[in-house]
Amino acid sequence: MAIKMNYLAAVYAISAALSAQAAVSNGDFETGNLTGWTPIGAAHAATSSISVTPPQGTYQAYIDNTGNFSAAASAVATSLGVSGSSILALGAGTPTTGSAISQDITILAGDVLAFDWNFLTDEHDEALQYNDFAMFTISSTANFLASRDSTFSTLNLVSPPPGFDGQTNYATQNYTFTSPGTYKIGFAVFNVGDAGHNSVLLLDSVAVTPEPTMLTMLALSSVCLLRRGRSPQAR
Ligand SMILES: [Ca+2]
Ligand SMILES: [Ca+2]
Repeated sequence: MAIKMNYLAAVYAISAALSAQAAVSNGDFETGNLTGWTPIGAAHAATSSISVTPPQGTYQAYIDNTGNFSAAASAVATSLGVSGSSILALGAGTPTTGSAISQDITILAGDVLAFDWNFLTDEHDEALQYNDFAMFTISSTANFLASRDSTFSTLNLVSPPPGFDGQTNYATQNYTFTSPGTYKIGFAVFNVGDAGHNSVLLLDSVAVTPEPTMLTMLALSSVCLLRRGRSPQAR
């Protein structure tokens, strides 16, 4: 009976962890589209044909604040569930238009959201008030990623993708959840000051990994099962 209970506990722990790992739908964009995500404005899945190689697989998300297809900044904020005032300070100016993708995920306390991002901008040669910026959101909280001004001196200006002055290059961002629950996660890019000169947020490898305690439980459960299986007393 004890063996059976240990086995059930291990199965529960493993299934819970796997559930957490699968929390993000199409986080690698390898469907070749935005299945699993709610887009607003101009966003799609892009290959290396844009002159930036995705860090994982064939596709990355391309979230663009192009004036022709982006949405009003207030509509983007509403779509993500954040207040317009919460994003004002991020761009140190008034956001005009933007685009975003979002989805709801269910996680456990201590789970870690990780994603790869790259900010491209065509504002480098423009005045500093056109401080286009990118952010990610966790429910109603907006978190800064980069802006034209914050990246001005560090932007990679070597062989930028066509249509852009430079890029930050891909970097990995982590966010640790302190409470379990269902959260809306969002990724957005905005124009500031006017709606001209594009900026783009590239995104890939959006995933949730279980909290370290859960990983330890999984390891211990595996060892326990292995020993029980080998022990004569287990029969
Ligand atoms: Ca990918
Ligand atoms: Ca702009």
